[in-house]
Amino acid sequence: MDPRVEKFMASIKARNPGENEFHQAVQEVAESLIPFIEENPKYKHAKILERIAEPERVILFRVPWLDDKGEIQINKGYRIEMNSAIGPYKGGLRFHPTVNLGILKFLAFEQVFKNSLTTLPMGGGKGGSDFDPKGKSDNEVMRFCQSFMTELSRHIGPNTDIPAGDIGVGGREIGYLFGQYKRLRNEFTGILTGKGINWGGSLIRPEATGYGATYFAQNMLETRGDTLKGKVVTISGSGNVAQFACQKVTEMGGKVVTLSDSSGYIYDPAGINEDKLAYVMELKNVRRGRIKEYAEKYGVEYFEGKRPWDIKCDVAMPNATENEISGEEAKELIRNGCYCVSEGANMPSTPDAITAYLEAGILYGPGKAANAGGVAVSGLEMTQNSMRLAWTREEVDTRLQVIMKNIHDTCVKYGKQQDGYINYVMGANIGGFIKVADSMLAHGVV
Ligand code: NDP
Ligand code: 2IT
Repeated sequence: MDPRVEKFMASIKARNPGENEFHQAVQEVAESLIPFIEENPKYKHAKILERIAEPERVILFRVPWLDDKGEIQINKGYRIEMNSAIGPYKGGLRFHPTVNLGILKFLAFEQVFKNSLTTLPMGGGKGGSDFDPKGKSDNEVMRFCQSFMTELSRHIGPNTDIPAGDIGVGGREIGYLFGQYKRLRNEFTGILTGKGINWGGSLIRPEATGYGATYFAQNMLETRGDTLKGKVVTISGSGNVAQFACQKVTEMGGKVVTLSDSSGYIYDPAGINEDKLAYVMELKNVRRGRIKEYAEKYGVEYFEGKRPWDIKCDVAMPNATENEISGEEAKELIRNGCYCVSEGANMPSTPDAITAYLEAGILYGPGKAANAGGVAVSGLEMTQNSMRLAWTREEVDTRLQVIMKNIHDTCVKYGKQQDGYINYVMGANIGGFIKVADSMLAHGVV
């Protein structure tokens, strides 16, 4: 490791003990940025990297709620307000039993760069809870959301901090959270994005992350004169991002052959077409069942406890969670002919997996670039809320495509190597950094 990165990381680890995912996210960015900062000493003297790795504010709170049996349950609630140099804090809420401070800090840190890449004026934040929505009744989810928002409402606002969804937080949860905020404040305002279409939401927001990651894959393929048409695509996850990635890939002529959940994956060599996807959406969003049922319904194979990276494909889209592709799995993907990875999830590839992609010279779009479409359309939802207007599907989708292309071109601008290879990791990290860093310089020591 570069000794300068090693020294910086030693200090990050000492200041933030035990936060492994946060260390991992910071190290990836530091490896790109430290050489760049050496060439641009203004950032070095102002200690921008040291400041950007420290949250502006961390809010931790108790979330007590009553389950259906009348028993009191207690969860942890968090909001990380990471950086507001270019706009109000913006980023999702995750409800999952694995949620802890280190995970939310990694997500908030990534969000700062991602939001800057979108070209929209949004700072970075993330929040959530170790609450597990699985197996809970709608009423339990509602009571939990109401308790969570009772505290969170003190800290957010349309010009301060605007949360949205992430793992375990979709339309249902955003509805309950919004209802409680409105009731507490007697104010109808855009304090959340991903809202329902009747009460201030934007068309295409549910679709945006999966669509955006697909557009990004197409943009990367185009640098090699290629397209998604006829490509075999493996997707992990079967939630919000996976579903709409599957839809858009299919629409663009690709064939999606896998989907997964935390229990295992299904392999459908004939392709997951529109009808089968409609079944998945009903299974996952309404019945909240397991992906295994797909295998039973369509008579295809199901692999319990496995991830889909041993299936032969041209393009892989990890759309479930962090560190879901190991170094070994990345090598297997490459051995099997995969030459494009577009990340719908945040940090789904381990550092060893990223090294394998870069060494093999394949197209690799890291999450902070490839999955920025979700937060970008959240930004467009905020714009529409401010104007008290609603755009059409076409208007929002066109803007999303333009934004994804801009992000792609920013990555090319800062990531193209002498030999012509586009290092999107480098490109996204430097491209995302500059606007935030220059704004922090302008604001002085704050
Ligand atoms: P959902 O909750 O809708 O779906 C998550 C999917 O991933 C489910 O299939 C879930 O399976 C699976 N999953 C979750 N945790 C794990 C785990 N620990 N191991 C294996 N599988 C897991 O979430 P989203 O689709 O919204 O989010 C997916 C990813 O995309 C996350 O990394 C998120 O941060 C990222 N992302 C989301 C955006 C958005 O707009 N929603 C925007 C940008 C990035 P199961 O049901 O069994 O838990
Ligand atoms: O990781 C992400 O970018 C999100 N979960 C979406 C954040 C948002 O504010 O829409």
